Amino acid sequence: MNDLKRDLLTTSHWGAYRIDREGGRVTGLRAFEEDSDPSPIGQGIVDVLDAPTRISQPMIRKSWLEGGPGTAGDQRGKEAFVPVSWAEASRLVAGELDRVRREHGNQGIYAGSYGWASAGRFHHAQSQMKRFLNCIGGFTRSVNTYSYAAAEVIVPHVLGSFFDHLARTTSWESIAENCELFVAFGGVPLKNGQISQGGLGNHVQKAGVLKAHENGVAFVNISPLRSDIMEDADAEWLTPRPSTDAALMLGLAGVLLEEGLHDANFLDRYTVGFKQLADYLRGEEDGIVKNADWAAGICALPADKIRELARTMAAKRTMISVSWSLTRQDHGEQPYWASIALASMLGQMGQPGTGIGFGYSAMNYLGATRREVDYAAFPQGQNGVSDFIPVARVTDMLENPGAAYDYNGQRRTYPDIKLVWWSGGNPFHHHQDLNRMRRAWARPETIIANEWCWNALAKHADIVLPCTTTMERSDIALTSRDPYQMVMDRVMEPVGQARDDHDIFRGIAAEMGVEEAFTENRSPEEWQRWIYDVSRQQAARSGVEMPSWDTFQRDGWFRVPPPEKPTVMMDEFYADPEANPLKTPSGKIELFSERIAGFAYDDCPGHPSWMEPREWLGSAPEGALHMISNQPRTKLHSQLDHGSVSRADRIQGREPVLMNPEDAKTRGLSEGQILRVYNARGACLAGLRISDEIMPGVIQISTGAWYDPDGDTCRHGNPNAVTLDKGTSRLAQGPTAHSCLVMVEAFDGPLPDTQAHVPPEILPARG
Ligand SMILES: Nc1nc2c(c(=O)[nH]1)N[C@H]1C(S)=C(S)[C@@H](COP(=O)(O)OP(=O)(O)OC[C@H]3O[C@@H](n4cnc5c(=O)[nH]c(N)nc54)[C@H](O)[C@@H]3O)O[C@H]1N2
Ligand SMILES: Nc1nc2c(c(=O)[nH]1)N[C@H]1C(S)=C(S)[C@@H](COP(=O)(O)OP(=O)(O)OC[C@H]3O[C@@H](n4cnc5c(=O)[nH]c(N)nc54)[C@H](O)[C@@H]3O)O[C@H]1N2
Ligand SMILES: [Mo]
Repeated sequence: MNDLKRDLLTTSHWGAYRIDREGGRVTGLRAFEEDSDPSPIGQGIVDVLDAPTRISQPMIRKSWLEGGPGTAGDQRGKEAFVPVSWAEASRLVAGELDRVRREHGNQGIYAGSYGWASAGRFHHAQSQMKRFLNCIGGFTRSVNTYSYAAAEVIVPHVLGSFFDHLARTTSWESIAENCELFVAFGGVPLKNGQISQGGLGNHVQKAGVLKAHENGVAFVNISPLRSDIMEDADAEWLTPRPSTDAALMLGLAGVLLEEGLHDANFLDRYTVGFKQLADYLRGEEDGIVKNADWAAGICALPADKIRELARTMAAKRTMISVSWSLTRQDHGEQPYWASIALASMLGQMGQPGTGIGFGYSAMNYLGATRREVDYAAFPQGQNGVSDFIPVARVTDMLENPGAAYDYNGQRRTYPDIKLVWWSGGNPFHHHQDLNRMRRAWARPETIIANEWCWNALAKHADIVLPCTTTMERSDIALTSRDPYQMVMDRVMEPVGQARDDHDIFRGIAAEMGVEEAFTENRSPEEWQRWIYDVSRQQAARSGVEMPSWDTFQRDGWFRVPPPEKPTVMMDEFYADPEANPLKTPSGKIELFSERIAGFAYDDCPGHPSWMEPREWLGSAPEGALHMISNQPRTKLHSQLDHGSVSRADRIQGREPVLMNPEDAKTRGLSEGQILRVYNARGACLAGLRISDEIMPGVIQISTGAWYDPDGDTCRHGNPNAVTLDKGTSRLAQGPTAHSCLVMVEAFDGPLPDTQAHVPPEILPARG
């Protein structure tokens, strides 16, 4: 730990840092010297590494310890915990796993364990858990993400793959050189560009936008928030009603069609199904013509503005960016399909700097200059259970075992879950309608969580296994999303009895007689060398030379050289669609999909369509506002919510709610006041921030405040206390957090203390 000659280094999803220490404690983080725009987020860890919020020992909920599985249900989140030894915790977990698999089969174990965990190739919490569970017969898993499930399912039908194209997002360099107009649905929010999964060495989004701006690229920010694009980009700001982007896009497409501005040659050569789409736009199906006037009636932008934008897009070399947030809403498949249709009509896909990009600045790697390298991962083995759920259907699953549901052309059945295990994710952060989830959460017989801090997940588990943070273990970060590959130095001793996730599972594996299968007799360092060596061989095959292990450890990092030419999405398909067909049934872009039409889903027909969302301003009750719950600027999801950087942005200890001055005025509300934001699903308390950065009729509450329920009111300001838990459609069943109506009122009466960052009651240790 101390024999290194170089400065200590670590990386994280929010960037790389040099580490200052004093007397075995981490005292500060300094930005990595190669980072041109470092994120302050990392600093938030320093004060909480050994704070009282740390879980110092394995903990068992009192009634579970006394009464066993199935007895803790309604006490989850309320009752005290009893500290136990690792030996006892491992024995109890092993016994419970064995009971569940004998009585119900491995399918009764749900370990989808969605979540971001931390950076680092080996100590990746989910990989560790999944490998362990695969050693004992497997588990019910989850598919797709909360980020963009709707895109993951629909885009392969339309473009043959989602991830292949995402990986080849047209680079900022290519945009700066070739684009004239950058139309950003959901903006280019630099707050999100702070992040890149698996680690990053240099934040490039700001430079990318600035360079494009300097070169004369005009930006249009289509979003409820002005700040979704940096001020220096001098963007035009358009504010359609939230969750109406598909209508706006189809209206723009309708203008192109009416005015003959679409590229018939491109449509003919590269797409199928334009006829069906054109029939829909002309109203031949339903008698409704989709044009600027029609779209204006839905999204509440002036029709002239929509016409003007369509004409400008057709006249210029245009890039369309569609934020991932557009997928996290009711019918979230449609904005993605409609934007691909719009880009196809403009005829510029596959050409430098133009076409389409899936979410510029959703993360730092999008549009970054980098090479795809196939780095090895910690092998997870084979899962003996084939069953899965679409990730955001977790509450439905817990509520309705045996019920049937649709997903991407399949008719499936929810499994009957007896044991839930989360390691490296936080469902009390990521899921919608948390009050409903909390009630469903009482149903499984046992809930286990590996966590390092007393967040709502840990408080709502029966068995809490305390893990280390990245500061307490050494690891390597290899990720093809970034050119920088790094070591992650161990810089402090584990806090209390915290163990690495690997060690936690090794201990339980030993109890169950599968330790050797789990470790293959390799130590963590031997595994890291193994991952590095395999990665090195794989990289060499794609022409990338990685340094030797010893050189890597000595230097701490290396940078993969950039590709020879700027990346352009779908360039090969554009150059020769016959030789390089898309992986769709037709080999072309499918503006009409026989396959999707064949599913006969009323909520996802065979071509891009506008369907009213369940909740939106077009059918809002008097006084209702649309709530956007977007990603937080001061942290990653719920991680480090208890740290200094996140806490500094609070109003009387609550999450801020952004509101337009007009809406505040009509409601007689004033800056800094605590509001109750509510609907039939629940409520949360939030501190009012009045700003013309947000459009009227819409409020914004960032995600991430640790859920702190008092009845159905989150005292801390977690917006998922009020969001809608409904699948995007029967096709993708993705989450729909961004389609949500709320009411607001001033919170009267004494403000309750928030318990969000207060650990639960801990009883004396047993025995
Ligand atoms: N309303 C609303 N909700 C949303 C969204 C939204 O836009 N609006 N966005 C959604 C999206 S896109 C996402 S991706 C999800 C994110 O949801 P999650 O990925 O579940 O959120 P995180 O807070 O990153 O959870 C990671 C957890 O892992 C823990 N952890 C960190 N390191 C380790 C480790 O080494 N070992 C173990 N065992 N645990 C560790 C952290 O303490 C934390 O509790 O949220 C979704 N939820
Ligand atoms: N700092 C920080 N960065 C992050 C994350 C984080 O937690 N913190 N999370 C990361 C993750 S996991 C993901 S998936 C990405 C997500 O990336 P995005 O999906 O892009 O993130 P959001 O912040 O939810 O949404 C971007 C913007 O879309 C706008 N928006 C919301 N609804 C609508 C709508 O209906 N129409 C239009 N036109 N705009 C709308 C909102 O104003 C919002 O600021 O971010 C990543 N980056
Ligand atoms: Mo995400």
